[in-house]
Amino acid sequence: MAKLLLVHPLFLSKSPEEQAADSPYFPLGLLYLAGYVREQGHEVAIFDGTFETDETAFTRCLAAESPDVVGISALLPTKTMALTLAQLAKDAGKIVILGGPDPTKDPASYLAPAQVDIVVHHEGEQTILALLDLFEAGKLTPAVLQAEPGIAFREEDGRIHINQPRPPIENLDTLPLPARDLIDMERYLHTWQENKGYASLTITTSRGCPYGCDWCRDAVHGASFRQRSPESVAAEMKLLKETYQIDRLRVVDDVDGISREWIETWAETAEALDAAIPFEALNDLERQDIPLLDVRDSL
Ligand code: B12
Ligand code: SF4
Repeated sequence: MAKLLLVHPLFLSKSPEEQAADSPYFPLGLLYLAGYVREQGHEVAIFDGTFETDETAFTRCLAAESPDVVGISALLPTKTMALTLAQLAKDAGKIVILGGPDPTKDPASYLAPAQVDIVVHHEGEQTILALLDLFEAGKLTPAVLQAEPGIAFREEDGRIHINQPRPPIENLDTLPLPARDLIDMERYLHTWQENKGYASLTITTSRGCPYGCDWCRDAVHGASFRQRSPESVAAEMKLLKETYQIDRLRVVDDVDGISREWIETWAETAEALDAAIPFEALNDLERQDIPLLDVRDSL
């Protein structure tokens, strides 16, 4: 089986903005990828720059883990570091794949530098698995990549080819839980306790947003709004409560409050399982009515 090293290219020590925010969350998308490829039999490790000093830690990790493929996640503010780490991985002879929100928005700009072999755009689980399977079969060639949805790559003549997105995963309950065991969770929770006096973790209940505003045209999960079942979310909350003794959750959905019925069932199920945890969500609450907020408050 192929070995994948997934990389979060953010060093707190080098980011005054992140230090000021004082609330580090490891990106959940990378943990979803790790859980997915691991369930399918591939080996996976994670390099998390958050508490490391600089790039030399990544070089050490490459030598220690010896992966076949290196997958780096990027946001616009981490683009430069993502490309620096990509160069180190390429120098070590690895296949280098970039993915995440910013490569999805602008795949070509991540393929302009020679150290990136492939960009995965939009939802990543099925695409990274397909690429690992192709690697293992010795078929990671431009001719084969032409037919692979959800990627961008360089043709042999250097031209950049951007394929169509892969259809989104319809039933989110089929995904394994994020592989939180692969990162130093104690360190995150301790940092939260120290900085804020409580420990917080992230969770998703849905992907995408049905409103389709222009702002989100190139968003990873786009307008394909899909919800997990309330039961699956409540069961994950129970697990998080018991495993990590957290005080709060941050819901990192694109949008929230879409279905009152869903939220009511979620609240009831979480209550019944003794899984309720106070949470915050990304979106403004103005568009929601008071009874809905009451339901939220009971969580
Ligand atoms: C929740 C959220 C936050 C939260 C939590 C962040 C965290 N670290 O967990 C908070 C509020 C803290 C936050 C902060 C910021 N955020 Co923010 N955030 C989001 C949001 C709404 C959801 C992200 C998420 O967890 N999605 C759920 C997971 C499952 O999906 P995912 O991460 O996209 O991962 C999937 C794919 O992208 C892909 N994938 C991801 N990485 C990789 C890597 C490889 C190798 C592969 C193959 C695939 C792959 O596969 C994953 C599974 O399908 C997005 C909006 C959006 N819809 O993308 C913005 C978004 C990611 N944030 C953004 C920004 C700019 C920021 C900040 C820089 C803002 C600021 N100025 O401070 C900071 C940076 C913080 C940080 N260091 O991570 C931008 C990025 C824009 C860009 N072009 O890069 C986005 C897209 C919002 C926007 N529309 O502008 N954010
Ligand atoms: S997440 Fe916000 S901006 Fe994006 S489509 Fe939904 S409502 Fe519009």
